[in-house]
Amino acid sequence: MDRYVITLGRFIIESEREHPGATGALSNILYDLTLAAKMIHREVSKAGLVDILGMAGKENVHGEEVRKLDEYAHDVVFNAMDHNGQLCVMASEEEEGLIQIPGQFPTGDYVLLFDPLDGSSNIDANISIGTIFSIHRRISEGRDGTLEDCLQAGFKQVAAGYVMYGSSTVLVYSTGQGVAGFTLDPSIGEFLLSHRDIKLPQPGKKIYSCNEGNYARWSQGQKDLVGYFRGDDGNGGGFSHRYVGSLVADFHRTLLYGGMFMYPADSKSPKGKLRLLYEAAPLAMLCEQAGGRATDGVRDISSIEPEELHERTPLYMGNREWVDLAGEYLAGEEASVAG
Ligand code: P6P
Repeated sequence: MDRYVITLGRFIIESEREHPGATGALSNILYDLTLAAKMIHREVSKAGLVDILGMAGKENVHGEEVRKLDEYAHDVVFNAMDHNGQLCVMASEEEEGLIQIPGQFPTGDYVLLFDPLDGSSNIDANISIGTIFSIHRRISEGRDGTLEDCLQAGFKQVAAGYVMYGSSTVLVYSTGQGVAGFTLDPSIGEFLLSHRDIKLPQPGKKIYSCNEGNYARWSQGQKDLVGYFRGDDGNGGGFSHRYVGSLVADFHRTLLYGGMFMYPADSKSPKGKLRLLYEAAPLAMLCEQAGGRATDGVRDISSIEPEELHERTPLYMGNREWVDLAGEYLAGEEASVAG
């Protein structure tokens, strides 16, 4: 056993000590998110048994209703966070509108935006999926938070992170002082520090990650960019193509190995597919904190002022040199979609 085992709880406390003005509120939020992550891990790790124990939406052999995992994950996060008195409002990929704090609980100064279980359609194939979260400080007054509190640009995030439920369950987060990763030891129910200060490798592996099945719907610039990675015209080339189709898994690989993940706009989805507030913006914060860059092809994700709760955005993130190259290929393309 490593004598220097550091639990996530210990790391949060030590990080808080480095900020004399810290009230412990953010630490409290992170700690409760950890509890939710452990509970979701427990259900996700059993998901493979659903076919044996009963299909989602039906009763299992114990006569219990088997929930859709993403709905279950949403409820777990809500129930872990609604009573800690630190939040004034939440928003989730699973709920159309704002999620207010129940009247019997106090509210606080922070806002939680989350995707409770992104990529959950992959669970049947045992592919890694994830929870993504973004935390802002409120800007409104009064008990309940407002839409204005949620629609804040990514550079204002006070914390962001994700939990990836894969061959092991890892929690990666940042409060603006770098990126740390923790691996769950299910035998003791603790997230243990496994990646103290994650930085994108420079240079990173030459990996490009996108769904080439959308190629026909891409803009010419996007097609040419991928052509460079493939070496279609004799320039560039030498890249590997990797695509899991689960955002947290594709991002986690990019964070550790380098390269670039892309989900471009296309003629069917002119704003792309991924959500700005609780997918692109939190991952962009982590990517920037790890020394990389994240854009919508032109603008830094962290600079985009959101207009709607569930708005989508094209997304390019990874090593700065490849994200910058994407910008060069896409420059001047208004809708950045196939003509
Ligand atoms: P496509 C999963 O459904 C998801 O929301 C993200 O996790 C992932 O990056 C993306 O969609 C994959 O989309 O169109 O390639 O299947």
